[in-house]
Amino acid sequence: MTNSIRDIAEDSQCIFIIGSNTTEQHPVIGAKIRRAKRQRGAKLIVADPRRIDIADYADLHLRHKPGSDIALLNGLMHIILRDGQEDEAFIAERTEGFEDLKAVVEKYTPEVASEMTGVPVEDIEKAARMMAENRPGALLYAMGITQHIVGVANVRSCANLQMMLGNMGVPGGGVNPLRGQNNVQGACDMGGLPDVYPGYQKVTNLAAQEKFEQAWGTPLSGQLGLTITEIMNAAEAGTVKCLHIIGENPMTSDPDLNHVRRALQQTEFIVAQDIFFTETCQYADVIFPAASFVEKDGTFTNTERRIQQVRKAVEPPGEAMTDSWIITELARRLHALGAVSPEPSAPQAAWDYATVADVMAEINALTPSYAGITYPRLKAGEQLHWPVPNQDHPGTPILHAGKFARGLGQFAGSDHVLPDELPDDEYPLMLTTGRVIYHWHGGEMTRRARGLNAVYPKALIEINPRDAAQAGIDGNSMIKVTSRRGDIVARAQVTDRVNPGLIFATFHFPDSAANFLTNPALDPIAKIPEFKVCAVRVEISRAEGKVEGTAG
Ligand SMILES: Nc1nc2c(c(=O)[nH]1)N[C@H]1C(S)=C(S)[C@@H](COP(=O)(O)OP(=O)(O)OC[C@H]3O[C@@H](n4cnc5c(=O)[nH]c(N)nc54)[C@H](O)[C@@H]3O)O[C@H]1N2
Ligand SMILES: Nc1nc2c(c(=O)[nH]1)N[C@H]1C(S)=C(S)[C@@H](COP(=O)(O)OP(=O)(O)OC[C@H]3O[C@@H](n4cnc5c(=O)[nH]c(N)nc54)[C@H](O)[C@@H]3O)O[C@H]1N2
Ligand SMILES: [Mo]
Repeated sequence: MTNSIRDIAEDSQCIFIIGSNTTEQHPVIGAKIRRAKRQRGAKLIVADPRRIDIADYADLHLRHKPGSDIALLNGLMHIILRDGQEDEAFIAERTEGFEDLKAVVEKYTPEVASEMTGVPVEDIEKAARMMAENRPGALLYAMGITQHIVGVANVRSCANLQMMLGNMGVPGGGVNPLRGQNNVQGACDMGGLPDVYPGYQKVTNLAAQEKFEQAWGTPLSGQLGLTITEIMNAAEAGTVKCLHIIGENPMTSDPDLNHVRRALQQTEFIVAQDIFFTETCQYADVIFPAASFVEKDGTFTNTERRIQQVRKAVEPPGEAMTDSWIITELARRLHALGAVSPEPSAPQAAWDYATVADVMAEINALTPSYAGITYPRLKAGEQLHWPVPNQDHPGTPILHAGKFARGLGQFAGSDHVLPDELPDDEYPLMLTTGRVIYHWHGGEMTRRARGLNAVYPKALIEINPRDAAQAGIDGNSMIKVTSRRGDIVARAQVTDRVNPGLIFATFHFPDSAANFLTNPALDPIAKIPEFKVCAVRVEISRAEGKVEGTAG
């Protein structure tokens, strides 16, 4: 997030949520937004194809077709420009590329945008006016924006809108991706990506390479690694021969699971490291039992770039060890075997961390944005949002104040691009996928919680009453959903949360995981799969017939 949760909750005059089921997937932030609306009358606009919970609290719900976000955002910008509501001073002083953007959004008249998105012209007009009249405004997004073949262009379009309105670098503004896991931000910050060292220092940057070679006493490769979906393709092709899978369950969470299964079966050697025996573990040669978050010390970096201390509360059960212990031990033993290549030039001083503070000291030395973060400061209760360039620095809750990190903010207009796969005669419905509040991804953790299982024990697939009636489906029907890549069977939930022509499924239950259906087409830049749109057909499941039950 460019901004903090607090300033959005306290200062935003207009909160625009696009592609985030905020109250179900980020309930703490969702509750603060509802309070901002209720207690101080902040405007709330939700753009989501489904009538999600927070849409019921919104001043305006734009229910656009999945995969039509660029057209919607361009349509909003068209109106803002037409009415002269852009922030001229901000655009002149802080940005570049505005003329190019103008040329793109010129084509997206309200009528054109309405045609492409399915949103009534009046609603697009109303939303643009609400944004223009209520500044500063914050834009919040999540997977509804990113999980498309145009994920990057979608994000850029969000940034275009916010820069045009002058909503950057101010309290209550910003472009705010809500990060998913407790520490996904921290994992990325620490270089858990195939192309960067900690602090987003590029592996292709020679100075960065030399710095880390010196610190770690070993030659380093400047080569880019593979992303997770590329790894699965390489595994299926046999060019990746060994996988060490840590805290990831690709056999439920990756697109096109029949392809993932072939890839895992094909791989010569797989090590799985998890706190539970997952679907993926079934394909592993060796399993390392890992300790969970309550069983270790360290820090997590949350969605607003705030570093938070985590303290060990209980001992790990059985033979479970912390992930860092396992990785360190593995590295030591590979080194002892002479299996570390290239051979380190100096004796390995690294891997000798006595405490988590030693780890933080190394991070301070090598990662400029974390240079000033120390355990004493965290223990004293300081709220440190990175960048924290030194120990006297108070942290940076709001990015891009006065100046963008890159200098001038870059407008980058994009044209609407249709999803990779669209409904046709054979597969007439659109499937979008995601989560429900009660479960977490592959469900390894939440399906073990008795209370959650009591409320949501089995997979449900949302289908509109019109489509259900046409296929003779009711809330007790087991339905079979088929795409070009596979099929699943689950119970129908007949609901107008989805429009006619759209169904919604989750990947919380392995046997009926939506990822048997999803399309592995990728965004060319971010390499994120198009989890949010594919084409399917639906029928009553002959295999299962009608089953007893009250869900639906
Ligand atoms: N309970 C629970 N909470 C979670 C998680 C969980 O598994 N369970 N997972 C965490 C993680 S890692 C993540 S990444 C986040 C994800 O959080 P979210 O991204 O909020 O959740 P999703 O359900 O993936 O999808 C968000 C919304 O995108 C909408 N959508 C679908 N297609 C489109 C489209 O084309 N355009 C737009 N604008 N919207 C579209 C869907 O209707 C849905 O409401 O949640 C985090 N929080
Ligand atoms: N169709 C569809 N597919 C999607 C998405 C979607 O919206 N639609 N969303 C995508 C997104 S945003 C995400 S983030 C992914 C999530 O995909 P995954 O990360 O594969 O899903 P999780 O179920 O969260 O898997 C995490 C695993 O880590 C284990 N674990 C928990 N704590 C620890 C620990 O401390 N150490 C170790 N070693 N293991 C631990 C858990 O038991 C679990 O098995 O799914 C993606 N897949
Ligand atoms: Mo995620």
